[in-house]
Amino acid sequence: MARMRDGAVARLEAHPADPDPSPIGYDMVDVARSTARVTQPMVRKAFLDHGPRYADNRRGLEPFVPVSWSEATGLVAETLQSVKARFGNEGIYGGAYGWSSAGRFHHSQGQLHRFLNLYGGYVDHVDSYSWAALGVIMPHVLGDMMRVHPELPTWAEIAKNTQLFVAFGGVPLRNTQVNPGGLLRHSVRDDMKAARDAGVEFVCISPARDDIAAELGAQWISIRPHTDTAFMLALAHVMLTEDRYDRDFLTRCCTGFETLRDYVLGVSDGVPKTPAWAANICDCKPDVIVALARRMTERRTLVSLLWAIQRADHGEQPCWMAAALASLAGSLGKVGGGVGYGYGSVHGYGTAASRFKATPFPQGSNAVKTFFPVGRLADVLLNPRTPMQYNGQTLTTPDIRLIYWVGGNPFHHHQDINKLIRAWQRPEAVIVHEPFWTATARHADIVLPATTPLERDDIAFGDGSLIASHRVLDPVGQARSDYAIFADIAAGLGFRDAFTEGRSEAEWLTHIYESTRSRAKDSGLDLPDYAGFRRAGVIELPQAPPPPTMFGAFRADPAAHPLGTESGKVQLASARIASFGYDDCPGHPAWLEPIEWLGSPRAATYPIHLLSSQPKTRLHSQYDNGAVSQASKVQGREPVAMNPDDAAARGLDDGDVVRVFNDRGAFLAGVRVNDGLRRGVAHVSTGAWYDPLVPGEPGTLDVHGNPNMVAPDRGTSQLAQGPSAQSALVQIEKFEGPLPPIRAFIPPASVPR
Ligand SMILES: Nc1nc2c(c(=O)[nH]1)N[C@H]1C(S)=C(S)[C@@H](COP(=O)(O)OP(=O)(O)OC[C@H]3O[C@@H](n4cnc5c(=O)[nH]c(N)nc54)[C@H](O)[C@@H]3O)O[C@H]1N2
Ligand SMILES: Nc1nc2c(c(=O)[nH]1)N[C@H]1C(S)=C(S)[C@@H](COP(=O)(O)OP(=O)(O)OC[C@H]3O[C@@H](n4cnc5c(=O)[nH]c(N)nc54)[C@H](O)[C@@H]3O)O[C@H]1N2
Ligand SMILES: [Mo]
Repeated sequence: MARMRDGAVARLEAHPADPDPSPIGYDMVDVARSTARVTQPMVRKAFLDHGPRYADNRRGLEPFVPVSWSEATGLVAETLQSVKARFGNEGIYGGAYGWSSAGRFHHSQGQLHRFLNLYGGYVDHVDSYSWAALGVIMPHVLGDMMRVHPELPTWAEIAKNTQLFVAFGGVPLRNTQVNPGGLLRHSVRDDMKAARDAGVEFVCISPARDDIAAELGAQWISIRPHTDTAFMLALAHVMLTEDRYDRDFLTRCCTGFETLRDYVLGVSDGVPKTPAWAANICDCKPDVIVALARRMTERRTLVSLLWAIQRADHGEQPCWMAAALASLAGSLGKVGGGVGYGYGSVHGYGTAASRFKATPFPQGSNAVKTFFPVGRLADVLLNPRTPMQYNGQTLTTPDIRLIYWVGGNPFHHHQDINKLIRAWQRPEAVIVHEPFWTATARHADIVLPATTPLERDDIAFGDGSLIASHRVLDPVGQARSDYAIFADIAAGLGFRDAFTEGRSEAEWLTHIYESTRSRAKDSGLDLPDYAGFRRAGVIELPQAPPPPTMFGAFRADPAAHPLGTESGKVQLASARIASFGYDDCPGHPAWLEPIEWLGSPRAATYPIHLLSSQPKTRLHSQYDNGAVSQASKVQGREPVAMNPDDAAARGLDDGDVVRVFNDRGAFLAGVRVNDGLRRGVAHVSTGAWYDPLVPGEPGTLDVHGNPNMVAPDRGTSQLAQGPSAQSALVQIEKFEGPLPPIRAFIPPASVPR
């Protein structure tokens, strides 16, 4: 909430209804006014001089030239026309992955997609950086995740009915600060505490103790990163050999049991997946596995898998095996039991949903059907018109000539930034709308300054509340909303009226609200009119009734309530996946050695497994220059958490600056010694703005702490082709010599024409 003084915003405060407010947004005002803003349209000098056909692009290296709005929008229209004339709409990538801002109307991607759809379409992406492997494999195993997610037991149900909560990756409260669409009440901390008080026992299986709140008194089982599948297979081994599995459920509701059993027992490959076998891989004690398997079959158990675990080489396997484990243990389809993906990844998993959704901003439909899995961006740019496997299909990679990006920061989110820098030079044109001089804006040809949420009215729809977000700042510099920018470009291309439908921004907001209101009325709910809504600020919508028991109806009568899988049952093995013939994703869940992990030969050179998680003090790269994020830095660098033994072995003290590196790249970070991290594992949050020592030079040191300098750009498997950000082995050494300054928040050089 904005506190105003003398007609101007003085500061932002938590909403009084929020029991556990997040500090992340507090800096929005300062950040919006910071020097890192793009204040007027800018064009890269070589692009201005030579236009889109110029081949010798050195994006990120050359200075920008300030231009007027009319020249900028005219140049965008010309560039689009030039590319479309020569390559068609298939030459335009408009996927623009990213979180942008939470509003219903000023949602950058929605604006871009509407604009490009009206212009004839664009190459799109599928899946996400968040849960690509999960989203592609689970429809084969349990059916559509969009049906599974809403049935997840809520924390209230867990408190009532669950006895044992087995959390692979823990349930980090840090991540529940955030929810797509926004959020009014941060309730998960209290919800989990209530579950604990009601007697639920938590087990956290993770390389990091802090992945679950200390007050829950959880059992911490420390395993090596990426070994969760081996651990689960051994749990299954105990269940099978001690005859502790649910024959009834397996017979009636699953297919592929024999295949999985033969693999677990070693009948099919000669390697029994015993607790001793797994303990060797996971580096834990075998009895811990035996004891946990027994508890899981004696108590009503919910198996939980954090998304981070599948953001890894072969990330499909732990997802699949977690469902198999819940099936064996007999808890799937029973109240308070089963398997959940996403508890602790964002706020909205396990929290009550509202009864209906707000009306979205209409995007129209895309005439171009070409797509690629989002995590493969650099490969697509580097290798156009090349076959690529994806979920049983052979795709042909598109030939992208123009990138149009609004509301995302690939130079933050993509793996292997040095490879991205090379790939990013290939297109003829890169157009970006950004409020800030992010690395993505710096690597663009045309940069158009966008407003931040504080500079415009909007409607947010989060965890079941409609929130009026008010304009409390004047647009900074010449910044405009994405909508206003697109409306002007559409004018130059002859479709302004189709884009705006004759509505101003205020009229669109009223329209979206009134349509939501009339749908609400149909379901018997009276909402105030638009003016009343804006005055009220927040309308808490009635909650949906608690979800039915997840898979309960299916368990009771699988023929009457089939899942959306090939057999209608839970697939413990899949003939369809087997038929794809992928060696990196066989027809049943399996332990496949990740390309990089502590057991791989590469660990002799790069002995530390670097995990990169979501930041506690930011939303990805957003607000990195704000006070909350800056307070967490070490000598201005992103902190790297290290185990005390690993630090000591390198002569490192808390507060030292180190170089974290492998053969892909290197970055500086500041040591935080942490005994809650297992040996051989280090941890850096994502989101420190890429800050190259020599801008534009591939391979140069990032002086600020972006873990994507070292993370591999590799598909999880041919099935999902998801990002494998977590699969990075590195070496860490003390950084000697004078510390380079942080320049990421200073605008790039600009020259007059
Ligand atoms: N190594 C590693 N990498 C990762 C991950 C990891 O775990 N490890 N996690 C991945 C995940 S799950 C995700 S979701 C991604 C997140 O990656 P992104 O979503 O790309 O990250 P953000 O920093 O949120 O980028 C949003 C950008 O939109 C801009 N923006 C905000 N509002 C507006 C607006 O109204 N208009 C315009 N034009 N721009 C706006 C912001 O200034 C910001 O630059 O990162 C991924 N990358
Ligand atoms: N504060 C904040 N919250 C956010 C976001 C943000 O930017 N800021 N972003 C949101 C977004 S877009 C997303 S997708 C979610 C993502 O949320 P997640 O992907 O669920 O979480 P991460 O923070 O990436 O990682 C959580 C933990 O997983 C553990 N881990 C990593 N690899 C392994 C492994 O192989 N095995 C085991 N057992 N554990 C492992 C690490 O110890 C790490 O601390 O977070 C959301 N929440
Ligand atoms: Mo994400």
